[in-house]
Amino acid sequence: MGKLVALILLGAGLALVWERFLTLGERLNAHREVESVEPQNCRLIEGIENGSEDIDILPSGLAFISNGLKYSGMPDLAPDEPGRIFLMDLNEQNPRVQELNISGGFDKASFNPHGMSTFIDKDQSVYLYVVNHPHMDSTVEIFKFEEQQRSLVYLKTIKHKLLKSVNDIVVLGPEQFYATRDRYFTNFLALFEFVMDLRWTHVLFYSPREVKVVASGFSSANGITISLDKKYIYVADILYKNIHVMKIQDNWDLTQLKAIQLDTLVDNLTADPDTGDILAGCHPNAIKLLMYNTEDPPGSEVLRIRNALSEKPVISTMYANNGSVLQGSSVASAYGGKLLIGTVFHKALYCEL
Ligand SMILES: [Ca+2]
Ligand SMILES: [Ca+2]
Repeated sequence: MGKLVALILLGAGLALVWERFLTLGERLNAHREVESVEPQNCRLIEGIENGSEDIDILPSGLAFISNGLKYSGMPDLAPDEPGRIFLMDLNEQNPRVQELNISGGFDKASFNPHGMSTFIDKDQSVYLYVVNHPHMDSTVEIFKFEEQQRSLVYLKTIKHKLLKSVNDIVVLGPEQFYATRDRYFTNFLALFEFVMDLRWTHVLFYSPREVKVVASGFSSANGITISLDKKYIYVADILYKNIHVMKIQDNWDLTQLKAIQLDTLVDNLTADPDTGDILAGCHPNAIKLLMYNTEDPPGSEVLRIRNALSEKPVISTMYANNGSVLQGSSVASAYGGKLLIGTVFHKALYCEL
């Protein structure tokens, strides 16, 4: 009798695991192939070979690009090189990148930059907030951007017990931001969380006076950005392939208005400064990203979402490639008819639309 019960339990356990794996394949778009959509005037950006995970462009057309992300489960083409921040001036005829020097006693050797957000203070000073993973921890670094010297001055590191597995941030005011958490567990249990689809990740509000969870229930909260009128927040749940549209309340809580469902794993989000459209850097097939194979590489996909607040948002593909040019797109950012597309671990693309 005992053996029979054990066999039944084993059978049920295996069936559950098998069912979970089938669902995982579906969630990760294991079978999706990409159909090419490539604007004519695109070129790879010289000097970026190992990632450009996030790109944030100032209203003046200066773009910050985070490079060299090391993130467990993701390919890394230059494991021994620390991360860097590049600058690109999109007003130039033929823009090129330059690495920003970082001064002010910052530990550059362990720099592992991930999501970023810029903030312009009342006195027009420009600050760059960068999610950093030194030694696989999570911190938010604040830098002051010196435009004349083309450099970053390190000001401060923000650490907090709730700032764990941070993916991206959007700055709201001085030392005040929303941050996404992409995993609940930071150890081997992350795999269990992923397979069991626990939906325990969230969006955090941080300020020197108050730190709190303002939206929860995400499978893996990833990119985050704010609408041009600063009233709404858009959050990508990468494993649910959707974008949550949320209203900012007076106490900084977020109330969900809706989720826009897509058929691609959504990474970072930006708002087009000319139209307010959401631009989403996406992974069409995440299995190819997780099981990296140069013979059959992960592709890239950039979507534009018009009228995100309306009943029927209009979704169009701005760029799609099967990985022959660009692998693992994580962000797209626009300025004055130009588009920059960044990737988790690969190159970066500059397009004139
Ligand atoms: Ca960002
Ligand atoms: Ca991201």
